Amino acid sequence: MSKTIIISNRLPLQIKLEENEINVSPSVGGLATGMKSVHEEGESLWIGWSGLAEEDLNEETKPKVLAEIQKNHCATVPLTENDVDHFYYGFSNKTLWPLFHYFLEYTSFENENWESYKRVNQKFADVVLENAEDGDTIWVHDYQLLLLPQYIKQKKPDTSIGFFLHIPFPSYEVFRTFPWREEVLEGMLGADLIGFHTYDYERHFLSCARRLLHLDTNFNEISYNDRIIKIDSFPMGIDFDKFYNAAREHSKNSETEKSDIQKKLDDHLYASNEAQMILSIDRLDYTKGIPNRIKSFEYFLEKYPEYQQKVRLIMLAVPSRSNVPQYQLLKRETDELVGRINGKFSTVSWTPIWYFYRSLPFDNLIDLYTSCDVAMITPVRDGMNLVAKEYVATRVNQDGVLVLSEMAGAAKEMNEALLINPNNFEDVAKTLKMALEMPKDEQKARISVMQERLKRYTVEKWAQEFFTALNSTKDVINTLVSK
Ligand code: ADQ
Repeated sequence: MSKTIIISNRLPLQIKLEENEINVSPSVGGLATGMKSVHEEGESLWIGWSGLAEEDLNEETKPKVLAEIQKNHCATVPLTENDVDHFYYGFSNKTLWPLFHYFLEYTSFENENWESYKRVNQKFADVVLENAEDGDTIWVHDYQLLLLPQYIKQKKPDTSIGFFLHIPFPSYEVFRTFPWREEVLEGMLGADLIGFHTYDYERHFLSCARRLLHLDTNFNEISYNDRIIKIDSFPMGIDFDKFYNAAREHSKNSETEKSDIQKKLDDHLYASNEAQMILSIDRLDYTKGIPNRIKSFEYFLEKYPEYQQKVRLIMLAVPSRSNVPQYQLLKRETDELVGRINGKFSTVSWTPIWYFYRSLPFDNLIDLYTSCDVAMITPVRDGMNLVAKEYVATRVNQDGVLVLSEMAGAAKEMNEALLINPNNFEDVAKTLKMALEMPKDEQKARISVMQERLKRYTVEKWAQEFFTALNSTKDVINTLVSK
């Protein structure tokens, strides 16, 4: 019987080692949730890195970790500290991540990192090839594994391979600057189906294949090495019920059940009955437009001084990739901006920005989503952005306003949000005012339409649609094989 193999850089498990004690828990991220139903159905294997470098393991812990991984229907790819430095922090996060998000000035092109990227993609391929059989369906995820589809296809042509990119695919003018552009395109073209979040990313990829590899394309199909490869867009959804139900339960919490964060949020509201709260949540990443957001909030408070003491920005930033220099600079810039603005506007009873630099448990995320009148999601570039969708899903009373950057993939499906250009502070300030003053019936009209859409196109549906499309390419492979 054929099986399904899912491959991502990290396994959907959090593995902690403390004094030879192993603690394993499932990951809570969108990808892990979305693929859960696929992973639990029939025979399936998830391949990825455990998060522990080989040097972290010893003769006693290694077999125990491997047994835990196997118990969860997963297999791990052994990575050394050197691999993590050069493949993950190096090529993935200092080359591909900035380049694909249009941050050319942050992009480094280092041969040593490229060599490591190829080596680690080959390590992933070795584990896949040990486990894959003809007829299997293989789904490869994201920018860390762009070469993997080709490495698998060359050795196992009778498997059907899908590849999904979670970040933007840049336009030809940006992608052409990349020294290893042909190799990476060829790597991706090992897949039978290549999926993106939006039609624009799909279009950019087709254009690069035509212009850099001189391939024939027909609508959304590419002819390559006697194969037909399908390119399509699959906008990722969220687990709508999980967020909606959590928010509904949350609204029933008694005073004693409330978290400390919730009590602080309530205090702000009781301080003035006109007080309003604006929320922003992201990983601390330069693509998320955090400095711009703070500066445009400052501009807003200056332009509309009547809002001083009436509104507060609650900014949650999750630590991320903190050993990459640009992330350290961003942390410093954010700390300084928050300090400057709080210093400039604060009164004895009011600070304009509450800034949290940490990861919060799910219940606290729900506290924030449900307490804030406006969500200000203003990345300068973002593949999709699930926070925007999660905010809308938690608005059980159908109130609240989403201010969303047009540079986020999510903007393509969320036309009822107030869309802004995050570089235009004038536009952001005016839109923020409009959001804070929006009548309840208009809020409801906008939120309800977005909720309907999110309810229909969940992350599970996203995974199913990708698989259905991948399985239809399998029929094409079978026809070609039988000819
Ligand atoms: P990310 O860049 O990580 O994902 P996003 O899509 O917003 O961005 O997902 C973040 C997730 O982390 C959300 O599910 C959110 O709930 C969670 N989260 C955020 N802050 C948190 C906190 N403080 N504590 C706990 N959890 C928190 C990449 C791409 C995106 C794309 C996704 C999925 O960069 O563009 O949408 O993959 O494909």
